[in-house]
Amino acid sequence: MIDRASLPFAGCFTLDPERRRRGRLVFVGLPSDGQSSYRRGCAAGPERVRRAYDGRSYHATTELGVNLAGQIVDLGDWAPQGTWAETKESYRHRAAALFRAGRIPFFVGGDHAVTVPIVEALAVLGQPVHLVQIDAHPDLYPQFDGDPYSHACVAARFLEMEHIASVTQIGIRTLNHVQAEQAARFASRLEIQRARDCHGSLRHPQHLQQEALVYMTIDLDGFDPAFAPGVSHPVPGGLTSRQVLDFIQGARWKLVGMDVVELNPDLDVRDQTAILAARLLHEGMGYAVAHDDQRS
Ligand SMILES: [Mn+2]
Repeated sequence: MIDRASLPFAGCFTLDPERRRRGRLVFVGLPSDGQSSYRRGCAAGPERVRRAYDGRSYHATTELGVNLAGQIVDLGDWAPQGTWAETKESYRHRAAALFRAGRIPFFVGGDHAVTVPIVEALAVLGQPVHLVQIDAHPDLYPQFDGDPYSHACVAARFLEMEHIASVTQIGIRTLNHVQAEQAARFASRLEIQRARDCHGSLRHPQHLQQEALVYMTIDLDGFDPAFAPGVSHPVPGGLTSRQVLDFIQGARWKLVGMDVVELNPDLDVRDQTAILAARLLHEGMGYAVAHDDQRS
């Protein structure tokens, strides 16, 4: 339940029925954590993000001065279905409708498995799409504990899709032998920027030009646990909030959508990670508005 004393998501959400029908930028919660390999808890992520980024503590203007007050349509949470196969199909179907309608969705997970049906749905755009993934893990296992749809396999699934032109992974620090073999197999479409090479500003992927369609997927464990303690699988030695915010703001591509996943509120410290998740989405929304050539 939304706390009545709080104003969700820094006051960015609209209540105007006309804007709710037609607004380009939409917010969607994907409260599913059944594909997590070990810890559960990410299903509580979306509601936490709305509430922790309280409009009485934060205002709707981005760092670069884009005022999103009443500009974003909150479509609520898409409930998980009986099985993951059913949930996945439901997410794919509903996301495809958003992309087809020309909307730019911003999703909150859920575990990282939720990104697979969203990326599948990007096929309706009828153009190649590039993925940019912030993550500690390359998520390249062919299957994990017998499950090809585990959150540890998501990038392997992305790279099997024909409409995905490339995957750029930033912040990686858990590449093992099995996944290195997979990385070699997909090398022509996969760029890995390891955390140990990410000093200072993050490098803009050279193959992405101004007109490239990009979907960003941010696993919060890409950050150092000092910045994002509230994740199911923290790995020391990660990225800073500043590095990733600068990277989002300084992008040179056409953002078609974005997600932030793996927030585990049970493990968070004073909502620090939930607020970071919200801040990333807020800045991504600001980027999308500032670079939207179809804006009326
Ligand atoms: Mn991860």
